[in-house]
Amino acid sequence: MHTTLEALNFSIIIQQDTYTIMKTALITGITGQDGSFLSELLIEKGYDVHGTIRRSSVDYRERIAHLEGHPRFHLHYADLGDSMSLVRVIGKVRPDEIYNLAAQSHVQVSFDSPEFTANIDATGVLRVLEAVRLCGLADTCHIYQASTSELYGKVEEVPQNENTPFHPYSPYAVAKLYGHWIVKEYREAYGMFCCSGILFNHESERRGETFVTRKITLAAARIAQGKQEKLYLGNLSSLRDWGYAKDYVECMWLMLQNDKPDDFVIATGEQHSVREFCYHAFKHVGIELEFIGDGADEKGVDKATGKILVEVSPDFYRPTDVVNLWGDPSKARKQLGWNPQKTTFEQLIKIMVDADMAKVAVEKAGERVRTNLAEFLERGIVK
Ligand code: NAP
Ligand code: G4F
Repeated sequence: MHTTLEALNFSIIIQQDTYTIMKTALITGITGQDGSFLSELLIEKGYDVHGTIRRSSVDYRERIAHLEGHPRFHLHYADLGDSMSLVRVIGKVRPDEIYNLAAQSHVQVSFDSPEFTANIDATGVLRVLEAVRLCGLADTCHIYQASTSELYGKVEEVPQNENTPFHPYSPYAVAKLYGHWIVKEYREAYGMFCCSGILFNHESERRGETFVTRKITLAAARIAQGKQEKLYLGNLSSLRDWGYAKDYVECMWLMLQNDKPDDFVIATGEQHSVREFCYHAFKHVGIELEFIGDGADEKGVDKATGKILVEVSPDFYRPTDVVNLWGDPSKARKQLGWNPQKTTFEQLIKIMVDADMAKVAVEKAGERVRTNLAEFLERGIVK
């Protein structure tokens, strides 16, 4: 027997005579990389999972397609730019936990769409918080806000921890700084359980194809299989602290189970350059790269054949670039018991490259959408 009852703010699952209180979570940005991993984690933990989606003229739900149809997985239309839609969905779902992951999340795109980015990544956070208050959930609902290491921007200290001063260095980071501070304000002003995870870059086989790691693993796979000639990148010397997204969503959940709301840096504590990521990704497909030259003239050459496989294109330079991110996850490790080094840098690259090798292997010549994207990426048309 499997019956679900809705009572007060929680549901009870009666399953073969065992009674479990089931929590309800609402995830904004459920179609994204993190939203998909978090959904899986929460379903596994017995939650009733609700997510917000936007109407699109094409199918963009591939990351959550495998969850659709699950009895504890539900989708609702809402947009962070639309207060009424947020009040409607929050009032209907009455979640115990909200994970606000929705955002225009691409830093370079924020230079092209700064107003949209501010509306969603800054004011959007305020809309979620106010919707929770309007629905009478301020005292019960725990809220996670997706803050970012981009807040450290033009870094003032290395490595960065919870006390490092912020110096945002893109329209994206400036918008996210508002989100970060408004969460803190609502925590202090209204005693709400809301917290921000200051997450450093986290990647996976589900990462968007225009972020640098995924762009590299996809290109390495395509080049190894003879489907792409060259990879064009921007700043190869940029340094990041890259972790695995699946490990990071676990920490989001831990933050909301903590006895008090607080902000945490989530990172691995290890730093690598874009060049290093590139070297290891190509090595994993059997190509050893040697980097020669400097700046815009730097090239990645296949040691075995002498062929130039990686070139720098200033199209991918940013008006201001964040170049030295390195997180100190000590607080999360100590207070939440989270393991920052569950997946190593090399393991992360292997996961991503293996997935892209398999994906590229079944790509048919007739699949124009993805093929076009790869070509546009290669020629620097899509950032
Ligand atoms: P992502 O893959 O780009 O996903 C972003 C999600 O936000 C998508 O579901 C997208 O929906 C949704 N969204 C965009 N605009 C929206 C709007 N106006 N209303 C409602 N939903 C909207 O991002 P991610 O990598 O999973 O990151 C999740 C969150 O963490 C983001 O807030 C990001 O800024 C932040 N963050 C990410 C990292 C990282 O390294 N991944 C690090 C620090 C912080 P569509 O599918 O409809 O576009
Ligand atoms: O992969 P990226 O685009 O990620 P970025 O800008 O660090 O932002 C990501 O991580 C943030 C956390 O720190 C999140 F808040 C944000 O939502 C997003 O998920 O670029 C990483 C670095 C940059 O310095 C960029 O200049 O790689 C450099 N880079 C070099 N060539 C490139 C490229 N970035 C991209 N996207 N494409 C290139 O060809």
